[in-house]
Amino acid sequence: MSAKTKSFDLNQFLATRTDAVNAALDKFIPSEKTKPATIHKAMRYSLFAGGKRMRPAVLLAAAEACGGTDKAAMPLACAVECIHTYSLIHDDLPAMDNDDFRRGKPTNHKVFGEGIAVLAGDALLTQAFEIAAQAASWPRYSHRDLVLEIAKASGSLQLVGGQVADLEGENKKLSIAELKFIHERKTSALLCCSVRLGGMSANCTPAQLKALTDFGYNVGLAFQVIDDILDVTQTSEQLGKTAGKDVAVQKATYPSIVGLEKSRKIAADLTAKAFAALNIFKGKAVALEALAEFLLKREK
Ligand code: GRG
Repeated sequence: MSAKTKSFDLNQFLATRTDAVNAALDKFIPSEKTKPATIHKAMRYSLFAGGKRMRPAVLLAAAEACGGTDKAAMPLACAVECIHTYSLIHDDLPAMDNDDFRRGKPTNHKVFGEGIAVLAGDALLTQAFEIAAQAASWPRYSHRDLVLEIAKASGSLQLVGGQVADLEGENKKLSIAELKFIHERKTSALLCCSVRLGGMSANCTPAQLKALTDFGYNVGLAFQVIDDILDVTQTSEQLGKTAGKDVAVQKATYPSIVGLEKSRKIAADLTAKAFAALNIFKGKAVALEALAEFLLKREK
């Protein structure tokens, strides 16, 4: 880590960007009173339940590294958070992970019922594309490119595909290669897409986009390895979601296959690869570097 990154005030970066993302989301999403009110209440309930806003944060940081602005990147930051929140609502449903607790609150279906929770997820997924369509296009990246980016990361080859492989892998012994296949799709794809969209919102060069892709892919994988570690080392109160779930449903994870210590080493190695990808930014990617470090050391 460079001296510049060490002195970078990540807490301030996260606080100001989270506030800005929340304010933008508040404008994009219909108010709680808009009819039919239940669906908008349900969408807002999960969207504003206190998520870490990591995908918007990496997106805005990538835009900054490429000389872009928060203003241009903001619609895309909101779009990826809508996709992420939809995936959490659906993942928590009884037909999937069957969880009662998320972002420190009862899950969406516990409050609004399963039908509305399914629809709140559907509406957030659709809303993401409506918001992305309101972003600017750029000489190097058209609206078509931006929409394709989000659709590809969210569809059956990536996010949904990862969730399918995850469901089908329950109660089975998986190899590290099979687990990586799940993590690349379930977690890394949307994080990588977020980083790339940040660059695209700044009209980044092809070389910058390649660097951001390498960074996002490796940080995304590290994020899931850490998530697996936290599931066994933290409490539900610390995480704001049910801890120990992976062991309870005998889910294959890095700690269950290679142990905690090796899992920590794998996460650190992936983060080092992510750092190396940022070399071409010559010190301009301090926010991205600080975020990668933060994600490696996070406790929730
Ligand atoms: C239902 C299509 C579909 C996909 C679900 C999101 C997901 C895929 C499953 C949830 C479980 C899980 C471990 C997903 C991997 C991604 C991940 C670690 C999500 C949690 O992200 P955080 O920690 O959550 O950024 P917050 O609440 O802080 O936004």
